[in-house]
Amino acid sequence: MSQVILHHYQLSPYSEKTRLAMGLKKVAWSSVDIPIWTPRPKLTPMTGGYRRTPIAQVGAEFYCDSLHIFQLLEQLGGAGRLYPPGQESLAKAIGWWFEKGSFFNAVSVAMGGMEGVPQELIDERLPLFGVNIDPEVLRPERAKYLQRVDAHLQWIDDLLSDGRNFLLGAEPSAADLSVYHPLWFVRQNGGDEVNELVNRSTVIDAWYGRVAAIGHGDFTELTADQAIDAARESDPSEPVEWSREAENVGLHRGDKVTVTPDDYGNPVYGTLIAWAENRVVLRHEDPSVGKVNLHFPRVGFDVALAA
Ligand SMILES: N[C@@H](CCC(=O)N[C@@H](CS)C(=O)NCC(=O)O)C(=O)O
Repeated sequence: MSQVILHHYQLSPYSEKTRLAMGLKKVAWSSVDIPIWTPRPKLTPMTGGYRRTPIAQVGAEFYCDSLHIFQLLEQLGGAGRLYPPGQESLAKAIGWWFEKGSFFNAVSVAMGGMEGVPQELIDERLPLFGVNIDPEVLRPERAKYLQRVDAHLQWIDDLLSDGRNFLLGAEPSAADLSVYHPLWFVRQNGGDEVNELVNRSTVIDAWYGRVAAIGHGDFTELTADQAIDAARESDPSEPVEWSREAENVGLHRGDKVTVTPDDYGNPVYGTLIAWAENRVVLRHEDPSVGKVNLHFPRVGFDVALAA
């Protein structure tokens, strides 16, 4: 079994972003295929109810959110760089902008063209997203979503127009993977007509091919039960980082807190054990796995005292 276990499903764009990061960093990984919609009875108890996808696991450590998973992979992997020297913040900023500006619009473009979307998926996502992803509802709005995606893609086109291979220069980085995955979802699922519209220039098309060629690296399949065993058989680490920023917002080590995505998703409950520049760590306990650590990036999540 590889050290890094990825809980994900094939259709998920943020999972595709992360699978490519495994390929770029040449990290060998184990793949646990999770259900596309909840309930996820094996995963949810381990992760304190965090319900976004993907989640990475190393023993009793769970890394929530692709931004934080990238931080882990950058430390573990021997090849490539997700964050080229001096360009880490730029790579993150480009990723943040494109994902916030285009992910939902791209998904809406693609889903508006999809056939046979299960009603369970439509019903389950409605309260989470606050958006109805029924193709019948999205299809008449396609022009709106398409022009939103296209307007942002113009900036990518401009960036690549000096002949560079990737967004930050000669080598691929996290920025490329963040821009790629919403387009990947459209090109996989949106149908030929939409593909042509999103595939707006030869420059973007060639760049898309270069990113796709990174691939997913070496992975083996793992069952959810094997992942549970891996967590139960490991002791969680005892991180010591602490920041005054936590005290400034009235939080202390050992507090019972919630960590909640700042866009959509449910709160995760746990005991606050570390607060560093880039991450917060909760201790969580469940009969299936015993004690585990849940890691979240600082950016994109709100920490608050649990009621
Ligand atoms: N900021 C998160 C976003 C993750 C996200 O929104 N993932 C989608 C799937 S691609 C999701 O969680 N959908 C609901 C689900 O899978 O339950 C990250 O970077 O990991």
